[in-house]
Amino acid sequence: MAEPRPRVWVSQPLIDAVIEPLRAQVELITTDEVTAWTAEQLAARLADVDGAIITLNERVGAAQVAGATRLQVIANVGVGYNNLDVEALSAAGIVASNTPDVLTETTADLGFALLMAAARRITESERWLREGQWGQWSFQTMLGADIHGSTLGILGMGRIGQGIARRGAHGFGMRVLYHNRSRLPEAAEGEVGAQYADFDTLLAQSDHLVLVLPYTASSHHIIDAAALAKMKPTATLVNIARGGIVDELALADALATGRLAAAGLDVYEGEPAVRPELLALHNIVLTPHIGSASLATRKAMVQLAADNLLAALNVDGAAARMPSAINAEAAFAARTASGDKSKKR
Ligand code: 8YV
Repeated sequence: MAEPRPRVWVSQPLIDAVIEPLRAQVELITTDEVTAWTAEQLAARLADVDGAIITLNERVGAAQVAGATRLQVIANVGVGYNNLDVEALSAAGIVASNTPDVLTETTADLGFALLMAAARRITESERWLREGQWGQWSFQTMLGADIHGSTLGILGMGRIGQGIARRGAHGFGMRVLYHNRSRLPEAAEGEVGAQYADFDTLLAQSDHLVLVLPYTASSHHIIDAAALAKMKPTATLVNIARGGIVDELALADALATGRLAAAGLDVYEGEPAVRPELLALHNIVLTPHIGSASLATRKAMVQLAADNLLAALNVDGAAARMPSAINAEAAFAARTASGDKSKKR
């Protein structure tokens, strides 16, 4: 008798053209409407499936997988995976994956768009025009900061950081400084056109500072009042990483008091809620977490998540390698240790 097909849950409506063909290989449970799943609902959904494709909106930890005895794989649609408790998943023998690379250039584009919009006051200008204020024009109207020839700072020099560095150095003739846990090899620094700097030098010398580092316990509020006080009052701050990296109240205060010229945020600590202190400011550009939101890139992200899922579930019977597993070794070791044969590799 043929083995039953693995059962897979998809937590949100994603891209039908990629998800629907999966029905040929797995028993698919889709979600028709965007849903804010509670912790308990997530646990219930994960309890009787072999795999899940989820987004950053779903937080999965020990409590959500405690009853998920069949669950082998969680394919996260996103490069960041701070919504997952990877340690808890590994301990439960569940392998998790993310979607790196396919979104690098699209997200770097958005970082640059926010930088330019904030520094050149694009959205503020548009509001002013729509409000009919052009009649009040003066020679001093909407003066902003230059991008070309300025110093671009990048905090976090992974793939997206390098994409931003290239755009700054090679497109806009910027001097590019970066700070990262580990320094890039010299050849890579040369290729992207960036120089390493310590954290304080980066803060002090950047005309525009872009945050692209992962969100961890050590990057929580790394941009706080003390860090903001070290930046130039004419500087622009852009966050396309995770909201919790910035102390948003300290940022709102710095922008309101002229300690900092402008900011562009795509991510927020309590998203989808945005603090009223931020909404009240004129010198900030706010976008709703659209870093990877081009159609081609979102398709590629879902495809990569699906490829990871099918490989982990060994759907072709060919023990395919997951393209971007996060914790394969630890999860498989836990399966071996527990002698859990029902979770195939
Ligand atoms: C989200 C992101 O995945 O990849 C990430 O880490 O933050 C974004 O690309 C996207 O917004 C869908 O949740």
